[in-house]
Amino acid sequence: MSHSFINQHTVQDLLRESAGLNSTDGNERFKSIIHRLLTNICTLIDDYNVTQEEFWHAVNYLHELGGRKEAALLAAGLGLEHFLDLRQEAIEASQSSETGTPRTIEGPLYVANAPLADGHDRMDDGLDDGEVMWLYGEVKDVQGHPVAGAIVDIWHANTLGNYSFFDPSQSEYNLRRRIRTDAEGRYSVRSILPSGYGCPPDGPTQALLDRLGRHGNRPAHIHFFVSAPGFKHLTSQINLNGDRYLWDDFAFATRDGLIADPVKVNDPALIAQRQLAGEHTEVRFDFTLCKAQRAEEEQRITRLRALE
Ligand code: MBD
Ligand code: FE
Repeated sequence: MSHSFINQHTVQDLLRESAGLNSTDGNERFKSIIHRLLTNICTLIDDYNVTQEEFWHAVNYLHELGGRKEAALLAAGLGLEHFLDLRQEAIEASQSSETGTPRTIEGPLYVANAPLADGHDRMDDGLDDGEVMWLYGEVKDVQGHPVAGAIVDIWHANTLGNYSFFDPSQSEYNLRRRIRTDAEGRYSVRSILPSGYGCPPDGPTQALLDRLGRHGNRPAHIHFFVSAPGFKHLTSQINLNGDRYLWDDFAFATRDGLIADPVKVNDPALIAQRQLAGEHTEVRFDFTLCKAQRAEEEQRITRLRALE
């Protein structure tokens, strides 16, 4: 129908009334956002001639998305979570010239309160016979000085691309640890090399991606929160070089500066020093933290997270 249909008084009055604009109660910002949202939905319905069948199909899709708890997964897959990063970065670039390790999306699979260890820990429970990974590095400030006592909160998938907690077949906090950096700002963990993640094939996110002609895969990656008093909280990930999805991540998290090379280690002295049985793969990644300008920047953003 024509553009003028949306502009008719009856429609405009309906949208104002339904968004509470005629009420003195409620929250002004919220009302105006809902008013814009409703206006955009109605304009879209009109512009695309969305049928009643299509509309109710979309409503059912939202029910299914919520029922499967995949709303945050879809937000990642549609690039909205990456968009928030790009926008945040642009805002920060205009406020400060410090550049540290790039941020990238948290994703939907973090679990709070993983076991905390000083300097080093083993992350895997030994039940997955994946290749041994020795992951290590330093946390530094922008001048290159070590940050001692930083908390490096690490989580990653197993060799099937699944995360503990969300995958009940894994033990509690498997492949999830928090490491406090030592006096030289160093952290290290023994773990297993993760595989890439794929969206649940029977879920609503994958169903939507199918209709966009897109896949739902991520390259092998390792998530991090890095925090220390006086520094901006960092949410990031590293992607493992060589993965076929490295630059084809359905969640758009791969960024220059966040790619790590897995390196085969067969030096007997290094193997012995790490108390490992033999050949393994090491992944080194150092972090640079920026000074916090305000105390809130030291904390991760609030969002509903498992076990928090
Ligand atoms: C993941 O492991 C992930 O990191 C994101 C962003 C989305 C789905 C699964
Ligand atoms: Fe992930």
